[in-house]
Amino acid sequence: MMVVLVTGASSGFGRAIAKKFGENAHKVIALARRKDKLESLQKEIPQCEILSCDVCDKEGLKQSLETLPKDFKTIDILVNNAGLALGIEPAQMCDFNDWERMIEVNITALSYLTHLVLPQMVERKNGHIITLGSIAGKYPYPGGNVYGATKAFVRQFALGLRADLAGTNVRVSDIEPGLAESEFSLVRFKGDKERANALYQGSNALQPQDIAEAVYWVATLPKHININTLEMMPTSQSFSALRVSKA
Ligand code: 8X3
Repeated sequence: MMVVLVTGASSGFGRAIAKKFGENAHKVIALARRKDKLESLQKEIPQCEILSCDVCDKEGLKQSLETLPKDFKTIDILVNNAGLALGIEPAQMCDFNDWERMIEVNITALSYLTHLVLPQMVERKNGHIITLGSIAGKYPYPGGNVYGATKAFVRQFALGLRADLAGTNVRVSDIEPGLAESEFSLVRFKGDKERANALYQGSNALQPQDIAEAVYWVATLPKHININTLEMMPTSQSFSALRVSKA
């Protein structure tokens, strides 16, 4: 039995990950802003504590962790899932507030929570930090700009942690999905349902459950195995030629 903290647990990947661990008799701490969604998730997981908190609220985050009951306090696995993309416009047309928000959630909040949770893992010589990166952190595409750059940070942060944590037995893994069906596109397209649905239509995209399976597999491998990065795409998604703009 492990204690697993999942951020962004109210929907999509986070919810599926929380459920996967919960259904397998692990203790889940589900963290997200939307309390009603967390409460409905809690009903589906036998041992679940909910933390209704904005992952960007440093003080709130710290205090929330302190309120956890004793048997949930020692976190074995941190799943840094909360993250978002905002906009798909070329850089010169983007709203800088969107860029700042992505940096705040995908980079600052993720690093802060990791910084908060890591010392007790090192002390116990046991733990696993799992980050949700993206193929966008590795393969640039038009409109990916800051989103892709934040996910490149996530990947390199995870690998850097591996280097720092040598000899501590603490594992670090970056899961890097491609096109996956969730609220992700609705958020990216600022609530434009038609555009979000059109993206997934006919694409046979990855499902939150697929990502949850990958996270669970990585987390439950024998302790001597560390998956550094795990890149996954729907079979329908692949690479295209580099563009050449002609005069
Ligand atoms: C998002 C994956 O393929 O939409 O992290 O860029 S993709």
